[in-house]
Amino acid sequence: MPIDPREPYDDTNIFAKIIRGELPCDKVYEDDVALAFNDIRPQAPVHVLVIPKGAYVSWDDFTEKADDGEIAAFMRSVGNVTRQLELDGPGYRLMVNMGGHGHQEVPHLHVHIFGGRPFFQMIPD
Ligand code: DGP
Repeated sequence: MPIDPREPYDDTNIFAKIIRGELPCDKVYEDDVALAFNDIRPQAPVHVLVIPKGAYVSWDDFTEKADDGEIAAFMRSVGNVTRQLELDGPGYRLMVNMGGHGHQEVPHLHVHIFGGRPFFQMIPD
């Protein structure tokens, strides 16, 4: 079920537990502002999630409330992850699902990185 992005941040969500180390993840990258790990239900040969360590429900929440430095640092982190995964040569796709129409399921902002093959269709049916 997609989340309601207007709900306040729920610090019992699964990604909050991963950040606190209460649940495991298959970590691929970490820095001061971001954590990246393999998606548990991969939809491509490479499917990594990058999440901010700050408590943000969604892309909307993050871009409204995070300060410029945190937003810039998080963008840099996403780029660091794609380069670490050596996707900068072949290319990749980024996706952020937001709220109901975006079919966001976890109420903590996450950027999907897809790679390892070409993606021909912009938006699936
Ligand atoms: P979204 O629809 O954008 O909210 O995608 C949520 C993604 O999170 C989905 O691809 C599956 C992934 N996911 C859900 N629970 C877990 C988990 O406990 N661990 C990991 N690694 N990924 C998870």
